[in-house]
Amino acid sequence: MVLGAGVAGLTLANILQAAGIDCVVLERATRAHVETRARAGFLVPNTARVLDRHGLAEGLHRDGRPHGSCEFRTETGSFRLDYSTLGPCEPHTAYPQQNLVTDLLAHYLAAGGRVHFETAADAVHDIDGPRPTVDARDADGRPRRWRARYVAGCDGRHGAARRSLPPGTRRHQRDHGVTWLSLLAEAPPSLDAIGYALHRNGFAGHMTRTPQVTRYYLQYERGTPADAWSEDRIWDELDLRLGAAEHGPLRRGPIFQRGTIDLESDVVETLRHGSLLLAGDAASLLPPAAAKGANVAVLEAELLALALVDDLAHGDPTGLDQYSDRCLVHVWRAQEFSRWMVQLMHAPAGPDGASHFHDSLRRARIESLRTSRSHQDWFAENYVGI
Ligand code: RFL
Repeated sequence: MVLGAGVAGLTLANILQAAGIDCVVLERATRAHVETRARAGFLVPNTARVLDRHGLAEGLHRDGRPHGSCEFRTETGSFRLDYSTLGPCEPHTAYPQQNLVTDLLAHYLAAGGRVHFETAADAVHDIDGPRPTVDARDADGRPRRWRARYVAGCDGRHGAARRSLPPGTRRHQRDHGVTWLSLLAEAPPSLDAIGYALHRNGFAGHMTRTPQVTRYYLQYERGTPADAWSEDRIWDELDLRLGAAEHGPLRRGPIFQRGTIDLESDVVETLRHGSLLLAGDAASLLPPAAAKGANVAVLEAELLALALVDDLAHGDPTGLDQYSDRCLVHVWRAQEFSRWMVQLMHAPAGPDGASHFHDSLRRARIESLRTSRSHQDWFAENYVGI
């Protein structure tokens, strides 16, 4: 049984289904909701390779676009890193997460897969035994009980899998002390690169999604409602931080989605508790600063799927025994780089954050990235790597 029809749950369900392992997906939201929920947009090469290996990359190859440049803008200058020519020399693929979820869902259903939408799991029981149960409520609020050999918790950070972990499970949490206003604008990208602006008013980010849609981020005061700023104020602030005076104004358009994100890390150790296994955001939440969350979710989903196939089809439990340790190596590397990006782009929280000392450290780091080829290679390796 798989909880959650997001990137992790659907990648897992597709691989299991193709291997002839019977599985059912429970999803709290409607199909329309999961197919239109816009989040990630940059897929690393490993994600494309995983999807390719399992015949799930058709949409990605058809509509995804290679993306290999980022630009850092400060109040004293700017520089560009063509990261697809540095380090491992590989680009991202720009492909909206909701398109990937739509592809995965279509593929799974066409192969005979079963998804129960509007069915929220409440809790997973009996995870120490060989027949765990899942209590859920269907669309009418009627309680239902499911029984399975294994339960894959792919239902995010606030899902039922995490709520069902045994008392005493270790959880490593960090609040990075930064909040972003995240925006989707019906406006073509204004740069042909990912834009990172480091301004005295705070960070601003520009990320292409499609030729018609651009994602923007603005560092924002925590606790301020997402709708507190008018669209004009948002565009003026984006122009200011992204250096419109020097680089030209941004291409404006209606903002059709906005929300606030507190940048946090949150890792559960271990990812396996008997017959309950975690993947994706349920296993480890990453701050979106390095765009790793969906990519780690796909990596974990493949590892878990292959381990489940080995166990259920071939009676070999080695992969399941090693699942958590194998994932956590990647999780912590992604956490480390994401935190590095957070620290590069924001002053530390607290009264000392805006001090000359911290400001100078960040400038030194940017200068090193601008001038040092080995630093640039390291950046590229981590930026597109998992
Ligand atoms: P998802 O995609 O949230 O799917 C979880 C699913 O579980 C369902 N669910 C339940 N179902 C049944 N019972 C319950 N009790 C349930 N509770 C929840 C939910 O409805 C949902 O359908 O998690 P998954 O599969 O683990 O995938 C993780 C990724 O979605 C996430 O890490 C990324 O979106 C993070 N992220 C990015 N990652 C990247 O790799 N590259 C990016 O460019 C990137 N940009 C972003 C992002 C996350 C963002 N937000 C919203 C935090 C940009 C943003 C703005």
